[in-house]
Amino acid sequence: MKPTTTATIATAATAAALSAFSLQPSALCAGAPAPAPARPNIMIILADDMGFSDLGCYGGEIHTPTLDKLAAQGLRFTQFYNGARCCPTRAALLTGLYAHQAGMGHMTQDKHLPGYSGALNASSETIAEMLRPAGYDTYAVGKWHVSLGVKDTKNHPLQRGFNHYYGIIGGAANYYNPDTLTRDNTPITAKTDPAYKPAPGKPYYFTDAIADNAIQFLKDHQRANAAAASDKPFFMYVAFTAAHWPMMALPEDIAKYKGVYDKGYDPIRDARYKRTLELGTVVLPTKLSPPDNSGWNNVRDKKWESRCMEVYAAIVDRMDQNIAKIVAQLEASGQLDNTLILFLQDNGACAEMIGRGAKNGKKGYRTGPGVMPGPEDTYIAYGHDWANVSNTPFREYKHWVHEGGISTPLIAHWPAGIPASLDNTFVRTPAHIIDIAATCVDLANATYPAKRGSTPLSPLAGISLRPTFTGAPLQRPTPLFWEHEGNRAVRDGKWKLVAKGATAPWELYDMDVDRSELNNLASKNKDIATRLAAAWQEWATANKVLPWPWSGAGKKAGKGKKTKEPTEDEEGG
Ligand SMILES: [Ca+2]
Repeated sequence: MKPTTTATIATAATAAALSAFSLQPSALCAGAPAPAPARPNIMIILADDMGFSDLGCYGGEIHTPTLDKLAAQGLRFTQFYNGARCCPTRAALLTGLYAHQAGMGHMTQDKHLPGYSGALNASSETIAEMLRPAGYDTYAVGKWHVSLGVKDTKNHPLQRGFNHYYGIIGGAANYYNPDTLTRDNTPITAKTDPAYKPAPGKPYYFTDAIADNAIQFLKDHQRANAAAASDKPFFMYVAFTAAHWPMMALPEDIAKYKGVYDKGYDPIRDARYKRTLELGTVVLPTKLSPPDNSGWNNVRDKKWESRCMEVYAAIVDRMDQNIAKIVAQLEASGQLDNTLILFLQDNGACAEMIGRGAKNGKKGYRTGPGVMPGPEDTYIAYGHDWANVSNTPFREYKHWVHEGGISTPLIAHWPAGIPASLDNTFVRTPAHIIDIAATCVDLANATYPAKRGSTPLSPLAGISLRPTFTGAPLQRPTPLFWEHEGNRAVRDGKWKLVAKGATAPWELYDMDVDRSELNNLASKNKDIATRLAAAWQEWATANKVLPWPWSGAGKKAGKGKKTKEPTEDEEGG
């Protein structure tokens, strides 16, 4: 394929936010040459189950001033892609491989197939394992979800290259009392952990605890550097569970959104679409996909339905508040200028319906229609129809590899490494979660090893994003590929070939004009569709995607028999 190019377009859309941003004013001096920075600290902030247009700086009405400010002083990628689901995305992010290469094509169950072993395999290495030999201290906080559960300790963070860890090993948890909570290698509970207590008078809330522990790690790192008279950089992985179900949020945050969603889905979708165009995160002629909801007039319990979205917004709002605390600590310690902060989301908005029906509740919690979410004794998802709003203007959801499943914001903030002239601009080149590890290895001057122990490592699948930090083009030698639960896609330049499930026919879209995937060109452009389908098949065969556990395994994609539908809620994600 032809190399893609990076186009950056400055906008004044968030100029007000830029001018109001107080952090690191020296980086804003127009025309100041950027000195060659020392190796940067790297902080990856990952959110869970959020849509493309939830953040303010991507068109949403949710209050995210911290992320908006980081975007205003950095880059926003408009076509950045994840792996459609928690485990595949996290495996690909951490290893720089396609998820199947790392053994995590699906979730954390061993399906006894090479690409579906349920944990990071021996021929993959995490960013922490790559960067620690290069002199980085490494920290992880938040959700892990790349091991065969709590017993698979060889694949827990400390055995996978991290110096310290605080978070949950599993995929979803009560925000007030999370399961599988672990500090370093020790299982703990929120109530018995001697090392962390919430502020006096405040409840334990996992989003707060993630940030508070991240800040403690940053302080410990600074103290250790001072004691040793050293200047070691750090790599920190901050994996919030916001805004994954259950919809649990603090009352003061929910109160901010009272009434915001009372008019239902479509006014919010329309406003978001308009705002994405104004900002430039989506460009014409991409259209707003048709509503994929039950219609507000048909909603029986509007108070309950709007409350679900109020709580979702509150969860995101609280995450932004906590990112502000982390950024403030970086600033106070003088580290903000030379820390690359990357913010992204692990998959598109979640249409799973856990806790929303009469029969799919969780034992020990109040669930079902009419139960107002928010408190810790409730366990409810915000549901399919609000997920459609979160993914404005795209189609489909988490699990699927249409744009609503795999599109994520990516904000890159690095005053010492991204020239001020590029502040508040966009990177419009498609890029992928597999590129994160390659970027880290590049910026850290680390060496990607040939082996992990005695096991040969798969070569990195991604490429460094460093060129985009100076407005230069990316030179990607291959298309980008996806597979999850039989859902398949390949992106080559402006063309995207995509299919639902193991057996549905391929659809072809021109992403330059139809990012919402509304005009299927497969029958009009059979040669392109055939070429891309063959490329997908070749990739799938070479990268442990096949054999796969879905019905029709071994048959040519698109011609298999009935597909076994995956369970939606088996473990979160
Ligand atoms: Ca997720």
